[in-house]
Amino acid sequence: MDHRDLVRLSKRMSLALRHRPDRFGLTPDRAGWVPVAELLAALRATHADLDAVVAGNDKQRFAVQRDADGTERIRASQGHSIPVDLGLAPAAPPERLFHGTSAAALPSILATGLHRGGRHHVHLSPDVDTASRVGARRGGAIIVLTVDAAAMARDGHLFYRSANGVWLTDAVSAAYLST
Ligand code: HQG
Repeated sequence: MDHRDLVRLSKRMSLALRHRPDRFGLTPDRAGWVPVAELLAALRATHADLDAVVAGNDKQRFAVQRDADGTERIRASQGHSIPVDLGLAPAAPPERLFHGTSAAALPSILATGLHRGGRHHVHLSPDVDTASRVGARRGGAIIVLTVDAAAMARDGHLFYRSANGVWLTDAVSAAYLST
């Protein structure tokens, strides 16, 4: 598989594990896990292809684990729109976190804060470079907002860190944002 094929398979895995498992005949458990064998059958992919995606993925989007009964399971580490309980424990965030987005969204964000949209949480990045890459997915001019995570934590807002290092929180009101 060349790089393009791996990206294509990664996108189909994201769709199957985060958003539309029904389209693939899959039923993730409460925590979002699906047996690897079922995913491979649904995507008509080989185990070697899946290993290449899981290992080579730029963001480590997928986690694989083997249950006590020997069944290998896979889930997306974050970014779901289907209801899943990732079982993440609240974690103390760094002082500052970052959110990269389209510059065009700025007036709306400064008026109403950051909302989670179709996902379970607002996604925040640990550094400006990562946030810039997230914002660049939108096309056009981008902006990186700084989130006063320390103040949010002091005010009782909960943060979670996904297995692949994305910081998650329910919402960020504009008072904690700066440009
Ligand atoms: C925006 C990717 C206007 C928000 C990335 C974002 C990330 C508002 C968009 C992960 C708004 C939601 C998540 C408001 C929020 N007014 N726009 N009040 N509040 N927005 O894709 O953070 O590749 O759901 O700025 O790397 O872009 O999928 O969130 O632009 O980690 O693994 O609404 O997705 O990871 O878009 O990206 P998204 P996101 P994966």
